[in-house]
This record gives sequence, structure tokens and C-alpha cells, in this order.
Amino acid sequence: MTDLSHLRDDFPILHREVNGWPLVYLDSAATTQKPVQVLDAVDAFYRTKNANVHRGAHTLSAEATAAYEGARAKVAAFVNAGSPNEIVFSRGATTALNHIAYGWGLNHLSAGDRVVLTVMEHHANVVPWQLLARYTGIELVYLTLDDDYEVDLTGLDDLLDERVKVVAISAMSNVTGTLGPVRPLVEAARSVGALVVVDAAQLVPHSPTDVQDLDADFLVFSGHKMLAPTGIGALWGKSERLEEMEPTEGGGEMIADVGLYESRWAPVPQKFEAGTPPVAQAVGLGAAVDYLTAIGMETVRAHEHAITGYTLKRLAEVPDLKVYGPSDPTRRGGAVSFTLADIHAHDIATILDQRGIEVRAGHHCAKPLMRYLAVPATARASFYLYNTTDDVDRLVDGLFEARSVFGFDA
Ligand code: C6P
Repeated sequence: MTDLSHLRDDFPILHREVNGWPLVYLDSAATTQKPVQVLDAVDAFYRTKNANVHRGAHTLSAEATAAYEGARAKVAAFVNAGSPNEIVFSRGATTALNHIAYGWGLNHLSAGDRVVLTVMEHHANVVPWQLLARYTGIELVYLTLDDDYEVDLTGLDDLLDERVKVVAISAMSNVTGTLGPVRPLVEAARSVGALVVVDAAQLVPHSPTDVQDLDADFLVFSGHKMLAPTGIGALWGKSERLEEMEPTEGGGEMIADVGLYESRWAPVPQKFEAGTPPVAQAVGLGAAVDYLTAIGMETVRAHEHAITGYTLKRLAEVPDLKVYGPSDPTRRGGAVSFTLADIHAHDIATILDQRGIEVRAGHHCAKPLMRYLAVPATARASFYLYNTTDDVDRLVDGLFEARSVFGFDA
């Protein structure tokens, strides 16, 4: 296995205890921990450069603007965008998806148009389209999953016709770890002139991502799931798509001119960044990108495949445990959802927490998927570059403990 255990020293929080046990953090799909390099970058920004951006003529404002725009350039390079201007900073993946639904969808879609989604989407890639449906009368249609939890493309040809205007898909499920079939869907969408929106909240942190190669129209992700602070994320869009998208928020910073009754917008990307932006958070995201780039995203992915494979192997030793996700660790991400006998997921998470092991339990903001899988809730262990096989062993010990607490044989 790719050994990245030396990186653990960069993460101060990993040295704390929880309930008297050394912390095992297995909830990185929810949010990742932060290395000192990111913490220091944010701290240094506030200590030495803090000012508002794009506004002042003074030195601090110029330095803060350079730091903010420098972070945009780093993020653009990280996903191989054609230009930093194709990166719009947003609060996270959710805000970015809402920008697309309202800023593009409200102005280009009308009653009878269709948006194709999958049943594995996070609520962030479902609810904005449902809201848009209320305003416009668009219809939502869903692709389902096959027996190995992969997106089932067999019915795609029947689904695709000129009514389909958008295909919006998660590149990696936060519940099953399923990789969304982005390339085949881009090809299929193009055949009917539809746009492709990629929710890459779980992809960009874990895998090399090349937006030009993927050739979708929009792609979104959140900084806090890739070592950066909360409150910052990115919307990547092809230049022509961003040009034809309307702003969803009005205010300072996003205008070229404001009259009493009409305004003109600033150029992309500023036209989507109304108000004072999250400057320090963007600087933190830039530092996170530097950190991940130094390790190499191929290495991050290799580590994730290895630890996911090890996890699936060890979980198979636990009687009555069912994993919801693809069986091949190299064809999936590192979010591993499971149920254990009839023990409620929240009870599993509580027993694990008593032993210092942090997993998420519940519907994971993917209720349509839970209904599709016919489970009210799952427990989920999710990994990042700082996790080790020792963490997985502690998880498995904790699951045997849960069995014993609930009266099952060890
Ligand atoms: N999933 C999880 O525990 P925000 O909240 O905007 O940073 O990200 C939303 C989001 C969108 N798409 C996917 C695939 C996601 O996994 C998430 C966030 C977290 O799984 C919190 S619910």
C-alpha cells in the first residue's frame, strides 16, 4: 500500500483523543481535516495581508487581491481549466450547483424540457433542479443503479431525445463510492445537444481531475473536502457557458456599472462573485492545492484504492455486515457505506465513537438513494490520505464490539 502515514504529523487534530482513545477520523467525505500548511496560510493572511479585494488602492488591498487571484490560478491549474477566469469561487458545491440551476437553467430551460439525474445524487444536485421545476415546468428523469451499484446506462438510449437539455451527475457518490460515468454521459448528452453538469465534490479531492479532458460544461467542488477551510468552493464552467449564465446574486463587486434602474455586469468570473468574497478561505484553498499537488493526485488516488480494498476485505470478516457499493476497489471511491445486522446506523456510530472512531450515520443527504436501496440509514466510513490500515483495523474491532453489545455472537 502507498504509505502516506508520515503525512499524519501535518494534521494536529489527528493527535487528539476522543473518549480516551486516539482519534480515528473516518468522516472525510463530510469534511477533511486540515494540515498545518493550510492553517498557517490562513493565519499568515490575516496577520500580514488582510484587506478587502479588488477595491482599495492601498498596498494591503493589492496584496490581498494578488493572494485571492493567485488562489484562483492555483485552483484552475489543479483541474486543468483553460483559464483562471473559468473558475468562479463559491461557498461550496451546493452554492455552485444553485448558481447553475438558477443562473443558467432559469434562463435557458422551459416547460417540458428534461434534466437527467441519477438516483445516487446528493440533495445538492437534486433540490435545486426541483426548485427550478417549480418555476419552469421542467421534468426530472432518473437513471438507476445496477446490481453492483454502478449507474445503469442500459436505458439511456430510450431516455435521450431532444427534450433532454441537461444531464447532471455525481462523479463519485458520497454514499456508495460509485464513480459516475461522466465520459459516456458527455458523449450521449452531446448527441442531443444537452449540457453536462458534474458534481465533483467527492472526485476532485480524491483523483486527478482534468476538466478539459472530461469535456463537461460545468463542474463543481468544495474546498473543505480537500483540506481547505469551509466557506470556499469552486464552479468551473466553459467560458461560453459562463458568458451565457446570468448572475444569481446582485451587489457590490459583480457590476460594471449601476444606474437607478439598470445595471451592467462585470466580466466573468466577477459577475458571479457578489459582495466581499471569502478571501482567507480562498488563500487556504490555494495552500491545500499546493499541498495535494506536492503529494501528487495519482498518489492520493492509489492510496485511496489500496485502503478501500483493505477495508472491503476486512469488512467481509464481520458477520451480517452488508456493504452498499461497487465491489472492485479500483472502480470506486473511498466512501464505504454499510449496515450491520439490524443494528441502527446511529447505534453503530455511537459505539464506534465511544472508542474514538468517527464515522457518519444516516441518509448522507441522499434520501432518494436510501429509498432506492431500501434502507433507512447506513453507517459510512470514508477515507483520505491520512488514514492507515490501523484505522481500518480499529473500525473492524469496533464493529465486533457493536455486535457483542447487541447480543450477536462475535
Ligand atoms: N457531502 C457528506 O457527508 P457542500 O455541503 O456544498 O460542501 O457539498 C455538498 C455535496 C455535494 N455533492 C456531494 C457528492 C457531496 O458529497 C456533498 C457533501 C457531505 O457526504 C455532507 S452532506
